[in-house]
Amino acid sequence: MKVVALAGGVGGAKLVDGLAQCVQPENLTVIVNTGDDFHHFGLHISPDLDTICYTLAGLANPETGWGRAGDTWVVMGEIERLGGPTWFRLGDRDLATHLERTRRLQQGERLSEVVTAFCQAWGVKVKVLPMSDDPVSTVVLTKEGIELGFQDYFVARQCQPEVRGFRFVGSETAQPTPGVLEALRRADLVVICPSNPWVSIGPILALPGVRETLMHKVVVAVSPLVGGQALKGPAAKMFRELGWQPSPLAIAHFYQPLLRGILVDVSDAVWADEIRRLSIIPEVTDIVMRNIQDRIRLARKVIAFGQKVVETSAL
Ligand code: FO1
Repeated sequence: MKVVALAGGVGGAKLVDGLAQCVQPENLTVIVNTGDDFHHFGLHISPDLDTICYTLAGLANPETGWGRAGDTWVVMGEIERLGGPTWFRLGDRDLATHLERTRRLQQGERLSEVVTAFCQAWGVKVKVLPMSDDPVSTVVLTKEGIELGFQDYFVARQCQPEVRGFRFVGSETAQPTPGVLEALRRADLVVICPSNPWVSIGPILALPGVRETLMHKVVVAVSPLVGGQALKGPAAKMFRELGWQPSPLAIAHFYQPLLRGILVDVSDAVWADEIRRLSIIPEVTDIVMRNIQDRIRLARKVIAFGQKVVETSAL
C-alpha cells in the first residue's frame, strides 16, 4: 500500500517515525509544511523539515522534539555576549544544517534537492518532500489587529497573543514541489498526522491542486487533540480563540470534506457518534505517543484502519 503522510512539527514527526518502521521506504512519502520557514542571521531555517528529518535519522533532541540531541550552545553563548538575538535557540550542530542549506540554496539548488541530499547523508530512506520549493510564510493575525510572523508568534511571544486567523503568504502562487501531486495521486492512503491543523497542515492544503487531488483519495487523520488539549503546542488554544470547542469533532469538521476516517483517543470516545454523523469513520484507540513503541503501535493502527477504510470506500 502506497502511503503519503502530511506532517509538520513534533507530533507529526513522531507518527512519521512510527510509519517509517512499518511501511517500506519506497511506499512512504512525507509532505512537510514549510510555512514556518524563516530567515534568521541570514540563514534559511526550516523548522518542520528539520524536526522530521532529525527524528527519522534518530538525531532529534528527545526533550524538545526540535533541534539536535546532545547539541552544544557555544555559538549562541558568544552571540549573547555580543548582544545579539538569542530568542530563537540554534545549537552548534543544528547550525551546520542551516549554514549548509543556505549555501546550497544560494548556489541555486531547490529546497527539495537540499532535503534529498541531507536525507541521504543522514541515512533517511523515506522520501521527504517540502510542500513547496517556493516561499510560503504563515502569518498570524492577532486580536489586537497586528500581524506576526510565525516564529515571532510561536517562539518569541510563546503563542500568547490571541489569534483571529492566519494567512499563508505566497500560497496562491507557490507551486507544490515536483512530486507532491504525483505522490498524492499514486497514494492508496493519505495520512494527516497529529500536527496543528491551522498552521502545520493548513499551509499544505492551501497550495494549488492539493485539496482537489485529495478529494479523490482515501484520507484519514490522527487527532492532535486529546481530552480537549493539544499534546504539544497551541492547537487547542487556537481552536478556542477561533470559536471552536477543541475536540476530535472540531478536527473532523476542520478537514471536511476531505476526510474519510479519524483516529481519536480512548478518552474522546464520547465524540464518535457525532463524527460518524459527518460521514467520517471514527476509530477509538490510544493515540498518545510516549515512546518509540507507541509510535510504532499507533502507526500500525493507522495503516490497519486506513486499509479498512480503503476497502470500505471501494465497495
Ligand atoms: N522552538 C522554541 O520554542 N524555541 C526555540 O528556541 C526554537 C529553536 C528552534 C531551532 C531550530 C528548529 O528547527 C526549531 C526550533 N524551534 C524552537 C521549534 C520550532 O520553531 C517550532 O516548534 C515549529 O516551527 C512549530 O512546528
